[in-house]
Order: sequence, then C-alpha cells, then structure tokens
Amino acid sequence: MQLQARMQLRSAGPRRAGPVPVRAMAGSRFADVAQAPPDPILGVSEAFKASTDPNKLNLGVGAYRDEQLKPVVLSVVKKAESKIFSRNENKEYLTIEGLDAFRKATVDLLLGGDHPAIKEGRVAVVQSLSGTGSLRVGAAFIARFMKGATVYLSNPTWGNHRNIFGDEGVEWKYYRYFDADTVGLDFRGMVQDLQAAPPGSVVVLHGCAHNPTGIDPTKDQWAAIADLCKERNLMPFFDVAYQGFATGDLDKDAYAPRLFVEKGLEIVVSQSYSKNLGLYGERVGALVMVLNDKEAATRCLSQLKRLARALYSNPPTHGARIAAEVVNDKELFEEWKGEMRGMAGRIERVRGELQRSLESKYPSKDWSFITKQIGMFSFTGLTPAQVDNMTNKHAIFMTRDGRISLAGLNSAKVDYLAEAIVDSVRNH
Ligand code: KET
Repeated sequence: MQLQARMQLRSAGPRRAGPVPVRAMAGSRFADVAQAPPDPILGVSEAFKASTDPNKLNLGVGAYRDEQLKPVVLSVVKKAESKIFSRNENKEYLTIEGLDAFRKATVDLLLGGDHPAIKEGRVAVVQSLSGTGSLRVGAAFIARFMKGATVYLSNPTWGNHRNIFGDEGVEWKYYRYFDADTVGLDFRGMVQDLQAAPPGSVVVLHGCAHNPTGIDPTKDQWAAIADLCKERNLMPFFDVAYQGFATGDLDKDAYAPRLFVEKGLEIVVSQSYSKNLGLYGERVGALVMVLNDKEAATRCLSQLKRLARALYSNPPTHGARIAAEVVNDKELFEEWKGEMRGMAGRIERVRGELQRSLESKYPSKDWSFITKQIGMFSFTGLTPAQVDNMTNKHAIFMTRDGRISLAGLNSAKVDYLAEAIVDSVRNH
C-alpha cells in the first residue's frame, strides 16, 4: 500500500484529544498458571548449586565426574574437535535427518558395522536432540501412526519417560520390573504384565544399565522377552542411553537390541551420546527404526523427517561431527573404547568401596546389592524421608526415589556417604 493511502486510513477515525489513557493492568493474563514442580532429577542439580554447605555432594544427575569430581571432556572428543576445527567447516543447516556420517556411525555402533539390515536399506535413522529428543520423535511417531497403542514402561523407570509419552498424548502404563525384596528383576511379574498387554502395544526397554535400578535381564531373559514380543505382537522401543556403562564394552552393551533384530523383530531405538561420549550439552543422539522392509523404512524415514521438521526443524551440527569423527575413525574408536572402560571402571571401583564401607559401619545389613547393580546408579532403597535426611543433614543431593549416581562419587567421599546412609537408615 502506498504510504499516503496508509496515512489517510490511519487518520480516518474520530480524533482524540491528548494522549490515549492507559489503564493499569490488573495483573498478568497468566496469573492463573500454576507453579510447576521442580524436575525430580535436574531439580536436584539446581538445589545442589544453591547450597552453600562445604561438604555438599551431588549424586543426583547421571553425569560422569573424575576422581576430583570435575566434569570430564574425553580425550577423543578433544582430538575429534581439533580435526573438525582444522577443516574449517561452515555452520549451514543440516538436512532434517541430520549428518550422514553421524547417521552411519550411530547405526554401526548400535548394530555392529556391516549389519545386513544396513546393507539392505531397512534402517530409518534421524539424528535428533540426544536421547530425550529422539524419544520424543519416537513418541510423536507412535501418536500419529500407532493410534490408540499403549506404551508400557518399566516400574520404576527414568522419570522423564512419563512426560515424554504423556505430553504426546500417548497412553502409558507400567509393567512390573523391580523386586524390592530380592533387589532384583521381577521377571515373572514383567512377563505376566507384558503377556496381558494388548497386541500392538509398545514396550519401552532399557538397552542396558537400567535406570534407576541398575538391574538388567540376563541373556536368557532377554531371549524370552524377545520371544514374548514376537508372540504378542508388541513393539520393542529400546532406550539406549548408557551403551558402554554396563560392562565397559560398547559391543557387549548392545546385546539386547542386536538379539531382537537377529530374532527378526522390528525395533525402534533412541540413542544418546550424552554419557558415553560425555556430550551432555551438545545434544547428540538418534532415533533409529530397524524394519523388515526397505520400502517401509523409506516411508517411515519420510514421516520421521516430517515430525522432526515441526519439532525443531533440523539437528545441531557440532556434536554430531564429533561422534561421527570418533566412531568412523579406527584409531579414535579404539581410544574411545579405552576411555569408556576407564569411566566404567572408576564407577565400579567406587561401588566396591561404598559397599565395603557400609559393611564395616553396619555389618548386620546386607549391602551386596550395591555391587550387583550395574551402570551409573545405585538404587539404595532409601525412603523419601531418609533421602530428606541425606540432603538436609548431610548435604548429599540425590533423587527422592533413593537413587544415587555413583558417577558423582570419589574415593575421598565414600566414608562420608556411607556414614550418611547409615545415619539415615538407622534414625529415619
Ligand atoms: N534415557 C535414559 C534412561 C536416561 O537416563 C536419560 C538421562 C536419557 C534417556 C536422556 O538423556 P539425554 O541427555 O537426553 O540423551 N538421564 C539422566 C539425565 C536426565 O535426567 O536428563 C539421569 O537420569 O540423571
């Protein structure tokens, strides 16, 4: 519109004398928005930051620390970054599905290189925003293409699973998983619940190092779960956030998803590089669908892209370049395996130290569960009241379900932690 014409339009209304009175706002239009509760895991980090206690210890979030309790940037990551920087690459958008070198690397890591499913083109993969973003894309896919399906989550599970599926409007239910009496897997309960699940349901399985319990099915149990999924036509959705942290070996930790594929099952997998490459803040991960049919994989990929486009358009470059560089380079890959063993080994060592310290301070109680559990966490069985005592009296920050991250513990703090646990168990 011409400027003159616009000015005429503007001056067409009745003329006001003086400035337009502005009425004071009564309050915000959002005054009725309720306060959301702090996140059960990341909220613990916030509380830890706010604490001024000199003895404070953060055993909340699952993030690896060294013996000085400092965050770690892996040596392979630094090497990969210097290679990346020397290439002087641009910051253009990636494609919606992400960096091709990363997509290849991530499927290789999951299935083992040269897997027939890769050669046969029946794997759909989108690089996404770490484990959480990948799970969310998977949840959006379920909401759109598996309408009415119920998602079964282990009881207990990582707290954010409920939000991720719930926020997509996907109905979720628990299947039994943890047996507090044996501090082991309630395999019978798990099988019964999955047998009762309607065909076409989705079963979320932790690929390895179950969070928060640290209890994984045995190889035989995995085989039985796979057979059950086949018989009952359940879709396995693996959350692989700790590959390398269960045994210290990246291949061994991919046992379950590889077994399911070998048995001819179609699987969906979310992968995260937060923990095993220490790329927490870079948000590197993938949503992978290993299917039995190439055309279906092509069409599913097109729909995953459609979903990702509306959620975040396309994924970030830097972390994907790092992961691709490490996995695709033979030398760096070998070095990473060594660093992985180092991280897993340090956690295993403090696990043993904690158990021994507890045994010496409170010998009448059985503490052997601590070294039976695997991965980053120990599920201590502390009640919410006992956890409150741990935090309020001893400045040990942990989640209220009784989980402690052993990745945040060092030898120097083992006795301090053990004393706090004994005090909490005895007196609360
Ligand atoms: N799955 C599981 C089982 C998991 O424990 C986490 C993170 C994720 C997925 C997602 O991580 P991402 O950084 O989005 O790739 N767990 C730790 C951190 C968190 O809660 O966000 C934790 O349990 O402490």
